[in-house]
Amino acid sequence: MMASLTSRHVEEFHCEGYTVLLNALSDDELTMLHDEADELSNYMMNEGYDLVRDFGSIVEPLECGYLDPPKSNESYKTNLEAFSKRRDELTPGTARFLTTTAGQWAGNLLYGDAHINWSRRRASQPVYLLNEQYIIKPPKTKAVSEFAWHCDSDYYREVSLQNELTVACWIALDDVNENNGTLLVGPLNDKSADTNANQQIKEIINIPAGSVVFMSSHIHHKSTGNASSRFRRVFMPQYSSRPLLNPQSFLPVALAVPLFPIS
Ligand SMILES: O=C(O)CCC(=O)C(=O)O
Ligand SMILES: [Fe+2]
Repeated sequence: MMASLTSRHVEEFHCEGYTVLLNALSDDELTMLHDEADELSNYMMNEGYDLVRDFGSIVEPLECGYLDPPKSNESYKTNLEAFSKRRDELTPGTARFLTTTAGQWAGNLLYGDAHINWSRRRASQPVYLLNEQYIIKPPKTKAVSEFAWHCDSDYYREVSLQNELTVACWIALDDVNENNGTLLVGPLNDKSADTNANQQIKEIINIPAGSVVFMSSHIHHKSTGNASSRFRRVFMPQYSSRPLLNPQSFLPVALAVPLFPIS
């Protein structure tokens, strides 16, 4: 049984810009993603990379070089079937998690309803997988693996994309706390407020592995570095209600996989 968001979560997400679902993953889902995080980080380190220095602690499963380039084209970025096939080549079961379980959570938050009739919403309330990444903080990297204050929308250079509401599912794959690298959440972006007002800490997230922090693209947050002697792993898929395309090339800025194609 997957954990569900309630009306309280949906309301909190819309008022505060974030909400926490404790123990959201099944044991199998947690093991699958935790193992994949290790598989990919071991690969990167064996290739001679330093996760923090070379990649800012971010590993993108389909872009990190682990899989050979697609044989024909890049349709996996915009086609559900092609995406699922390629994604499951890496780890069977991950596509299902991304396109059903996590996609449904994101849809409920994007459209502000915890009780959506999932089969009827397909046509009128589309959900797109926008991106997926692991954020892996190696042991004893306190000074270098922290993230400074930002909103995830800051990562887009285009103003039209910055205004788009997207949902990040920040999934703890290890217990997280201030010592091994966790989120410090601030207020929703307020362009009229001075910078300091946007940097007030509202909550320090302290959650067990398998729990999820859902964050709006407009919430201010930062994170601590990993001072502990073990790896800290997070998986973070992001979702949008339309494809986010580069305005010049019309190519997806990352992924633009429609989860519920109208057949
Ligand atoms: O996992 C973290 O420490 C924060 C990551 C983050 O905020 C991001 O990747 O945008
Ligand atoms: Fe972020």
